[in-house]
Amino acid sequence: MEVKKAELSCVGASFSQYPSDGRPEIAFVGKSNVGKSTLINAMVGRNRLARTSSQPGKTRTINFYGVNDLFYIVDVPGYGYAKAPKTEIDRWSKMTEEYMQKRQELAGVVMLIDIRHEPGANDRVMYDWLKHYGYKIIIAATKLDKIKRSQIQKQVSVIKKTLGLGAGDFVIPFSGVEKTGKDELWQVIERELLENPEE
Ligand SMILES: Nc1nc2c(ncn2[C@@H]2O[C@H](COP(=O)(O)OP(=O)(O)OP(=O)(O)O)[C@@H](O)[C@H]2O)c(=O)[nH]1
Ligand SMILES: [Mg+2]
Repeated sequence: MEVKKAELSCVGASFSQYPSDGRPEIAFVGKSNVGKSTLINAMVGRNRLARTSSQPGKTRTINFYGVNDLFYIVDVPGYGYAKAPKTEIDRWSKMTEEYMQKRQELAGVVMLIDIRHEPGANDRVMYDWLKHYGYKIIIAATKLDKIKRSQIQKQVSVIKKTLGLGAGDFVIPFSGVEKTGKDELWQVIERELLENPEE
């Protein structure tokens, strides 16, 4: 995918605020601080389009990034950030859950897992929940630059095993810092989730 145009099209917290042009959407989900906003920036080739932070809990709204006027990349708040006030956590969870559950335009999900660690209980719950709703899911195993090359296969196997992935499922190692995995992730997104939007 050649990204010719990327823009922040919409920041929303409820259905009435989300885009209404019917373009397909790809949501990027994962634990807080796993690198969703960083990965989105790498994917669209813009360093500061999505706001990132070393502190978890940065993205608190559902942010729609229009790509090539064809589809949206959607940055949703991360889960598992325990330090925010409970009322805030409840609000984000409800907003995200409703979006993921009911959004007709949602064509598929890229789920981020830190390649250094075994997926946690909340990752497994999220994965099973998404599967239950019938979404196509691609796993991006992020922070690839933080492990040795020799560890990649082992870590990918751990992720596959812990989430119970099958032969047809994808785990793509990715580094938001070094931008490795970008082309492969775009290819799989196009093929598996968007089904050739340019046709
Ligand atoms: N080394 C390394 N650091 C990364 C990578 N991706 C993200 N980071 C760092 O991880 C931190 C969190 O990144 P964000 O992109 O803000 O994470 P997020 O998932 O959007 O976080 P929330 O919005 O809080 O849910 C930042 O300090 C990033 O620089 C990566 O691939 N490699
Ligand atoms: Mg973020």
